Amino acid sequence: MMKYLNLGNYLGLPVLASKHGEDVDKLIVYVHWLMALLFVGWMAYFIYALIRFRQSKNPKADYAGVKNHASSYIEVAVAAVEGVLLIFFAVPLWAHAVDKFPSEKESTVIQVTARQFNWMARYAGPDGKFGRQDINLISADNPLGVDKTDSNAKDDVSVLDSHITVPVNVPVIATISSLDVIHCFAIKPMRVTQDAIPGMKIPVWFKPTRVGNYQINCAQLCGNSHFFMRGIFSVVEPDEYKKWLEAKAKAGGAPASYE
Ligand SMILES: [Cu+2]
Repeated sequence: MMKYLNLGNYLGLPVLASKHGEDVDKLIVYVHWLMALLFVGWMAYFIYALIRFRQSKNPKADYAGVKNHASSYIEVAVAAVEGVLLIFFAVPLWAHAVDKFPSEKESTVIQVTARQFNWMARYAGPDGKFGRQDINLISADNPLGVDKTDSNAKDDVSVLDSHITVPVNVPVIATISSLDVIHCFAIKPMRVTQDAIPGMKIPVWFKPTRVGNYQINCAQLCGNSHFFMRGIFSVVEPDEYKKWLEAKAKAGGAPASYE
């Protein structure tokens, strides 16, 4: 029975692969239940009014109008339900999933930078420290302006080919930025969407709960190859992640070619 009552099964939501996404989906489903109820209620009233006040039985308009307050009560009830959704579901979800960050030590910290038309990411490497970056060092070979003379930068890993890898069941803190225009970092299965704005570093966090490859989309029309700006977000087992990161760090974080 519950299976049939769960509207989520009929809404065509994307695969869910993050923890807070469960609450996002719950909210989407509740809002749809409210809308379904309103739709049925409005349609029933509409049909009732068409029949009850049809011209053949009511040749002359009644200037006195409606005397009872039923419609006001219904309006108050709808507003109350909306208030409950906002105060008890949307606000706590925001507080937990957007405002309250996990500690960096227990998370995979990445810096995600968008550009026309791909995604780049930087990892601090095994030492957990990001090397210095300088806008003056930005060049075709070094699009993120990493200062390679900084000792913290030695084991940093840069990914330039739009393929980001993270371990499963570990929170991801991603700082989103852009090199050129406004892009938008969106991974639907993670229920994450954040604008990438040049000059700003905007952190988001989420906890991937399912191993797999997911698509990164640019959710902001950013130029003539916007459609091309998709990436791969790989969620792997922690062991595999460790090996991947070490191999990348050993290779000097050698950037893969631009896709
Ligand atoms: Cu874009």
